[in-house]
Amino acid sequence: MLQRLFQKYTGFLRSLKAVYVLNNLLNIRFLRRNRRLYQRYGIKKSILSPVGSADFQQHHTDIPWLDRPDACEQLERRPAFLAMPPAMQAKVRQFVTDGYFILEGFYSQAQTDALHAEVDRLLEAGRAGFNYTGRKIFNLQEQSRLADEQFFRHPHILKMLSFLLGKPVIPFQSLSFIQGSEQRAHSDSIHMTTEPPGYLIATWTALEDCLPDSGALFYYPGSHRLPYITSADYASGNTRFTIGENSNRQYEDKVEAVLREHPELEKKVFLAQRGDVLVWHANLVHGGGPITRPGATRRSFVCHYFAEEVICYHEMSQRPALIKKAAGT
Ligand SMILES: O=C(O)CCC(=O)C(=O)O
Repeated sequence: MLQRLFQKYTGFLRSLKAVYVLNNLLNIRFLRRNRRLYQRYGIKKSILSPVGSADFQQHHTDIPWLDRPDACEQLERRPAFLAMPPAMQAKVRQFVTDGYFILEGFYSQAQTDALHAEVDRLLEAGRAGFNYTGRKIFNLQEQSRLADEQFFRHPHILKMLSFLLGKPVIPFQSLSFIQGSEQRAHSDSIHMTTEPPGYLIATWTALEDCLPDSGALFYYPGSHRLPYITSADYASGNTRFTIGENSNRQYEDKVEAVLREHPELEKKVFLAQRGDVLVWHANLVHGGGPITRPGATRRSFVCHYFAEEVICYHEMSQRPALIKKAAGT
């Protein structure tokens, strides 16, 4: 209940690191794994403390296998890759080079319609609600077995994502959208990231056909190879005790500046068909286009997954991630 209230709240308390420390204390059971991980990665701080990229000046070298320079050669030697149908192999290769791929028509119309109806039902019953952005519903799977079992923890998706990251994945959070986010270009890593870097991956599922005027998702193929932007790379406004009020805007300005420096990165718009699933890399730059037809919907379900056995945290708000589930569960 408290958490629901805080999700809608946009005031001063949201900028205080102490509030997050208190929240960490209330949720300490979801942070205990960090004791072992902090020790392994040489982090000398309490598991309740704020944490951010400044704590990882020297990145651990154990980055995901598909982010390494020899990823393509390694792939051609993996039995699990060799056993895939050629069309799927091409998608995995595209993940290495472009940072994403699309599983066309992965879900049937009956499945997307069922989730669509579930979102409406839970909203109407007051068991789900939008957060302060007015666009995002967090963690529908906590109220919906359908969202949980058929989408968030779909066995085939979990297996595929674990293959891509080279470690078992932990389903972390979901976002449901009825309208497009209209969010400026960003990479998920500023919001959710890991040490070693790169152990986050996302799926974006279209629950209806997407039209150009309904705020289509866009992305920049190959942008996952850009250096990770951290709060040290822009004027975050963070202090020892607070998170900068305009951190997100400053971050998005920085991404725009980086994209201007890389004209070779071409923006692509995804006119998804209902049931399509886009899988994207932790550092792929993406966002939501403008909604130019008033009231247009663009229903989608987004899931974020961390890998097991890495430190998971929120760079922008300098918080450790609360991990509620074990790998593959
Ligand atoms: O669906 C969208 O418009 C964007 C979603 C997004 O950026 C995200 O979930 O990170």
